[in-house]
Amino acid sequence: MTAGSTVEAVKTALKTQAVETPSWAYGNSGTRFKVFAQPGVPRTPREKLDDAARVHEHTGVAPSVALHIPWDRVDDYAALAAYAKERGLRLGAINSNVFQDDDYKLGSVTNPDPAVRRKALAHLLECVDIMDATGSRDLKLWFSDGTNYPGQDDIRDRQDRLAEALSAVYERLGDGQRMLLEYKLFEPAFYTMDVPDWGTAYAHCLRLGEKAQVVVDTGHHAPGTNIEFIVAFLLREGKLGGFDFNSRFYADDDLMVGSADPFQLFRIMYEVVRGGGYSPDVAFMLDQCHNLEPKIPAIIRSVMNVQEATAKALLVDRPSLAAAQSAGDVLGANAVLMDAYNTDVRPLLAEVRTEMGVAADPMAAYRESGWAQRIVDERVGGEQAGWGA
Ligand code: LRH
Ligand code: MN
Ligand code: MN
Repeated sequence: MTAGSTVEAVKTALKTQAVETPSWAYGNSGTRFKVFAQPGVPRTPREKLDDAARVHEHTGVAPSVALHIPWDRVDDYAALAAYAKERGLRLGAINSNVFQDDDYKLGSVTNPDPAVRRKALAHLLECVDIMDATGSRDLKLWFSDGTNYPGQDDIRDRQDRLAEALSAVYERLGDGQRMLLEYKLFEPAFYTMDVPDWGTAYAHCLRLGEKAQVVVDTGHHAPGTNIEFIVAFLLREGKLGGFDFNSRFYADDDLMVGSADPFQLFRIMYEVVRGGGYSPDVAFMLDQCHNLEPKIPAIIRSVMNVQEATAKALLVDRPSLAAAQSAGDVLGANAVLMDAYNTDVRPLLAEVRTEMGVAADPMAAYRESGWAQRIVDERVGGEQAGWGA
């Protein structure tokens, strides 16, 4: 453990943490085989915000909510932002959706048909209009575009079409707005994805300029990929815009962050801290789909898992680590890192929460709040929101 003053600095840093929760994690979701509906899940974007407000109330570090358009389509986005504000929240990243329309079967912005490309671009530009209304800083772009078979379309032409659309969106961004480009190795396309990896995303963002940044979804890599290396590299280049946090065992499993591999989450957070990324310039977002477990406590657990990994990363004794590294002390350096990882930070976080005026045990506080029963009783009738609805 480090000296007392350092622990105070760690606590101060933890109090400034902000983890953005995704509106879609509050609604029903499932696999392509079955969506298991849960009673009490939100029917409207406002009800999603009501649930997100519970997460923030009990954790104190989840002040913003990402929207997905059109899943969260409303008539008046400024009014939705005001509703969020009344509940102590703000609206975060606007996630575009150019993957849920028959027209996008062969791609959206990279589709060989210019009319489909125009439609996709219009949606992306509409998302920037929405950002103007909500006051959101970030537009998150993920494209399901790709091909299933060799020869299906020209890989290089598709890059040209992608670059053209990205640059049109970039031009539309206002002051203080950014676009975050998300990559994914495969799925739904199985032969080529048009943005399959961080290198592709980085190259496009580099050409576009400062307002274009890469977003790392932790579930979007080949098994065994060293994600913390990507994080370190992107931070060094000033191109890490944010994270979509989730856990995976196999592919894009979208499980609770920190559940499958908490050590990996720690390693990522260490590189974030080391690289100066523990700052508002990097958006720490969750992108999860909870299919079996109740939604709100699963999100609270995820937020707590991010906090725990962050606390451990902040506790790394960096002077000792640097000394061991420069002395070529392989075992010593590794031990410094592992000492931090093996620290039980739960008592420290309980203290931090108490000092912040929130519950020392957010899971218990939620359980005792009665909210879970209340939403089951009150949210009857209407249609429950769901992933893709
Ligand atoms: C794609 C993705 C992307 C979408 C979200 C629902 O797999 O990670 O971020 O917007 O899932
Ligand atoms: Mn994602
Ligand atoms: Mn994903």
